[in-house]
Amino acid sequence: MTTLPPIIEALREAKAIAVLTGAGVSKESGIPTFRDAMEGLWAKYDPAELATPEAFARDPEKVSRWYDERRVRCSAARPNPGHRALADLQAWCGERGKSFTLITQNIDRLHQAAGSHDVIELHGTIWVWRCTLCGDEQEERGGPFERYPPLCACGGFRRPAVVWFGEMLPEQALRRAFDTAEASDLFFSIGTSGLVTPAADLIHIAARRGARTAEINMEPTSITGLTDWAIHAPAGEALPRLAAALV
Ligand code: BJW
Ligand code: ZN
Repeated sequence: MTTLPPIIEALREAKAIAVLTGAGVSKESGIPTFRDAMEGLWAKYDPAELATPEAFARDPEKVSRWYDERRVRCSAARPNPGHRALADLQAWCGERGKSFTLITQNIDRLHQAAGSHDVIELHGTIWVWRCTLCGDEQEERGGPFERYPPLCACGGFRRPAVVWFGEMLPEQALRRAFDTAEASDLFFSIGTSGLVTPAADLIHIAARRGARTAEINMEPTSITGLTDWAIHAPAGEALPRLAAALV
């Protein structure tokens, strides 16, 4: 769909731009999306079944091993042109006195690695592991853990500081995300299936407040048809085209 010119126009007119990203944005960095079949060793596991507190309570070894494999895989990943274009867009907005807020569901911190700042992380991060007993949090950037689950100095099991199904989102991040959606006049949903709430509610909140909305995704999703514009293409191609058209 050739909707680039109207979106460019909308970006030029907007004063408060909000962007929600999902796993599709990191796909071109080699990180499988949440709903992709996991490869190799993990192909037999359903991510939706492992990403729960119940799964960790039942089998902490399996769940922590799965997350640690993903953490190690993330350390080899680099930001792709889509991540970089969003960082450029933030800079472009800054130069023009527009507000720009990036809200991500991704746990890989590739947006920050690309230069985006003040990113709202709705689902936490795989780089920080938290003790389930004393709450101590440590950033983990090294190689694979020596045992699963990894242990805290207090003897408690450590888990990734991500948000599992049925868990509350970090309060401050969620509040900022709702405030951002409400205040935005242009809202982008990029590389997300829009199946998981409350993240999926944000675009509707923005639209109800009068924001114009756009989707960038490989394929149609549950919000296609509800947005003002839709681009069905890889984010790593569509976003650089969009950023280049602005300058
Ligand atoms: C590309 C591309 C390219 C590919 N370019 N695009 C019934 C019972 C109980 C709970 C609920 C219920 N109904 C609703 C709920 C609430 C629940 C929920 O939403 N469940 C749904 C599954 C129905 N939500 C929660 O539980 C949340 N907490 C909450 O609501 O608390 C209050 C509450 C508590 C208790 C009961 C009820 C309410 C927490 C949600 C936490 C989600 N956590 C995860 C795991 C994080 C850690 C990990 O990664 O393992 O977050 S789940 C997973 O989904 C991950 C993602 O961030 C999230 C969103 O996925 P995303 O990013 O959209 O990825 P995909 O794979 O789905 O889509 C990728 C898209 O990209 C696709 O469309 C592709 O086409 C596209 N694409 N390549 C552009 N190159
Ligand atoms: Zn501890």
